[in-house]
Amino acid sequence: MRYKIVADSSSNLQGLEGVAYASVPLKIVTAEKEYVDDAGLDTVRMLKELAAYKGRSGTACPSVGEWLEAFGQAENVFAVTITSSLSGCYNSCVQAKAEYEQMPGRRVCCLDTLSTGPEMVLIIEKLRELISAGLDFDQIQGRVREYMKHTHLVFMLESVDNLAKNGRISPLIARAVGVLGIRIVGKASDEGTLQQLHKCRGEKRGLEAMLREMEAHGYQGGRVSISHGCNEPAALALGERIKARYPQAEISILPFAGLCSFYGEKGAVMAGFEDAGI
Ligand code: X90
Repeated sequence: MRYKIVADSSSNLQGLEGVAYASVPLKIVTAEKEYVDDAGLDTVRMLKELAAYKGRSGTACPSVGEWLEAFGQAENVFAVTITSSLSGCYNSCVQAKAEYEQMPGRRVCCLDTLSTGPEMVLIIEKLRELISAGLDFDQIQGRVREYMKHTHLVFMLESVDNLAKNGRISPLIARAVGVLGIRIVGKASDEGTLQQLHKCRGEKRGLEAMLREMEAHGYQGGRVSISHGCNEPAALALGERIKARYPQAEISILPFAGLCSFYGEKGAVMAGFEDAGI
């Protein structure tokens, strides 16, 4: 196998057609139980159990060994990770690369997306396209890094409890939410952290703000990948809004897997998109 794409499970993409692909699960952990974020995870049930659970809950990134296992025996690996500003995924991936490349003829390109979820999906799909086009490892690496300069992530969150409890957002943002009906709309910052842009009353206003922010960040009808936390209607509504303005837009929708469900929580919508500079 010449090429393999490997991504951590925060991409929400459990499988991919047309190219060798593996998703490396993060884990959602309590004192009593560990939920492995793979295709076998019942996300709705996990959320129900966690809602009833009184103790602390957190997450754990994949170990070096788990990355190595996912690399399998591929000669060339492209590994796509959640932002290194919020998770240890990238770090363990880089360590796995060092070990893997001890074997002759093996190469790994670790890509810190400074983002997560649907922006990772765009990057993974771009990798698939470049691999299918027959480019070599260095060319693919150069092209995908260039592509990543032109992808962005906006999100709408109804609750930031788990992000706050696990120290993944500033207390300032945490204070803004929690009022009934208030959503925060934000983006993945250049440093790969959550940046709040607006507080919106109601979902409709939140979705409007998302599209406005996409346009403010150069969106002009490119590809969009949307993910949602048990909120398909909102994901579809955002897709329709985009289509109404940009009929040519290619839009895909994916529900959250475990990690994004835990931090994004119910009702959340994220959109990864390409800017016009592509
Ligand atoms: O290593 C670990 O334990 C995982 C920690 C992950 C923490 C952040 C997850 C964020 C999930 C929330 C909304 C959008 C975030 C924008 C990112 C820059 C989704």
